[in-house]
Amino acid sequence: MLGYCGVQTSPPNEHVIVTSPPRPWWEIYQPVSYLLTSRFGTEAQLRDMVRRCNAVGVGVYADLVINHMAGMGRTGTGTAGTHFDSDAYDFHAVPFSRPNFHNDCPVNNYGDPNNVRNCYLVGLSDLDQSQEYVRDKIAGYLNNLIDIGIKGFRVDAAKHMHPNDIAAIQGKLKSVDGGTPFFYHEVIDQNDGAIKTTEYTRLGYVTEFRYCQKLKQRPRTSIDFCVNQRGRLVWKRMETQWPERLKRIGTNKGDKVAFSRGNKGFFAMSKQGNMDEWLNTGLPAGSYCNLITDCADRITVDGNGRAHIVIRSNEDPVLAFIVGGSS
Ligand code: LM2
Ligand code: CA
Repeated sequence: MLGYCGVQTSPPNEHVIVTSPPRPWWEIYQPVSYLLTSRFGTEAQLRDMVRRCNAVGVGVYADLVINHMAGMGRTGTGTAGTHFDSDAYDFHAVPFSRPNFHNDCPVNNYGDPNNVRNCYLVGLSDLDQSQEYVRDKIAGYLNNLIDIGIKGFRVDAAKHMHPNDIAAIQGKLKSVDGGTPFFYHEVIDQNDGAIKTTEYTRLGYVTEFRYCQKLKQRPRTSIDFCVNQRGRLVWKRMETQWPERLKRIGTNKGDKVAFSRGNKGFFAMSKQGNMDEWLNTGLPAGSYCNLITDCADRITVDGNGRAHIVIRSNEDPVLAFIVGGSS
């Protein structure tokens, strides 16, 4: 439909609810269970969306967070109403418990594959996928999604799992349209660590992060496109038409950049440092929602199309708003 054959959904499973900061995008990367109620909706809504997408030939691909569960120190109620306690390794709606996790050590040595794969990535409780039980639980979750009509999967933090463990999980999956489900693995390889994307190519497609390094070398721009998941999502829409239909807007520093898309959208990014400038956005006057923060902050455009653009170095490095964006 309209030339689109697939969409990627955010992780559809139950995750933690973070209140401080208020509901950040990254809370969805801290699973509580494989129940299908997330901040994006209920299981019934997911089923309805997948059914309607499939009916018009659009495949739905789910983002999978299977390397870990919630971060240490977190306890409370997840988006599907399950009580959990990371420090007690209590994820009873799966259920996962203490023996299903690696011992607590920080991922802090990218030169050591065992450290990268068996320690806790930013303090997230790390599942031991070498266990048959853990593989079965994860495969059960994926098969449930396949039953619903999901066509394939993006594997978050694939680099932090052993390729053999991922292969074993894949070996337990139902078929999709008579074949294997489509997989693409997130392996951040910037030619700088012990783990190579090539270890994963037998498991499916692998996301290529060096693309960004190459893009950065383009003479016409010094933008780092690979900001974070949200940045990429928003940017993708505009990126396809760059540079012909995007207009670069003058900013006073080399590591800051802003673009407008006619009178329809505006995008700014700060590679480092604070951005604090009045810029001509070209958009109609109004109060716009920052798409990057899901409206946690807003931008006011005055009658001359100018807006005060503020990006602080300790916050999301990108800001974007569009006419007709959620308000
Ligand atoms: C990834 N690849 O391997 C993603 O690229 C990365 O964005 C994900 O982290 C990560 N795996 C886990 O799925 C995101 C986000 C982190 C965030 C985690 C967990 O980029 O900032 O970490 O999700 O929500 C947050 C806090 C961090 C805290 C952690 C655990 O920002 O300070 O660490 O939760 O509570 C103590
Ligand atoms: Ca791991």
